[in-house]
Amino acid sequence: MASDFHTLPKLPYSVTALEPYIDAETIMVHHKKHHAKYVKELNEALTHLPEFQDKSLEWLLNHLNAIPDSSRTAIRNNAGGHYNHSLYWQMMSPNNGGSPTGELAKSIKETFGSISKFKSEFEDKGNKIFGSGWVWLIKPSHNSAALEIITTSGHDTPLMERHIPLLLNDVWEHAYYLQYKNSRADYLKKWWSITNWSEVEKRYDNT
Ligand code: MN3
Repeated sequence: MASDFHTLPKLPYSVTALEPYIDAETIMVHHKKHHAKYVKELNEALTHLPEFQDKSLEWLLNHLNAIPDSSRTAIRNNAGGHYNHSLYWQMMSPNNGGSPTGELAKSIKETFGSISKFKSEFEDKGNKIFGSGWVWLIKPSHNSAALEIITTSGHDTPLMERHIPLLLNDVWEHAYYLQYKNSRADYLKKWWSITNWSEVEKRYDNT
């Protein structure tokens, strides 16, 4: 049995808290099956890598080249899966939605023209991901002033390029299929009703 170098975080709300936008069964399976499996497989991969057992997720994702070839893909996928999902749970909150405020709102308006233009571009890029992946709002490493919407496939994270993730959404089918079937567009649109903007603002203000 693998040691618990990394552990599954508790959800910051109950499994029913995000209804009707995301149903309890989706949240339960997503958290207890999918996310838990990434943590388990990350811990299993680390049993063969004693020198990396005390490294943080962020460190691992920033130093994939230091990982031996035979374990690199497992670490990339499972550390990425664990990191992305841990962040994803924080990006949502019951009784939320609304709009960003403060410096973040100002920056979004400067970059995208308006909040609604930002939202449609975010949805559009999320819809266009072929297969499984994530859509992100980041502070790019190459330009500290601007914001950017990017996508990653599988469980790759912007950390691998030294970008700072501010907001993300999961567009793997397991994030929405039980409730929304094949309508990823509908899921992405409804998701704004539970977006935890105060968390995004905190991340923006701390960078
Ligand atoms: Mn997922």
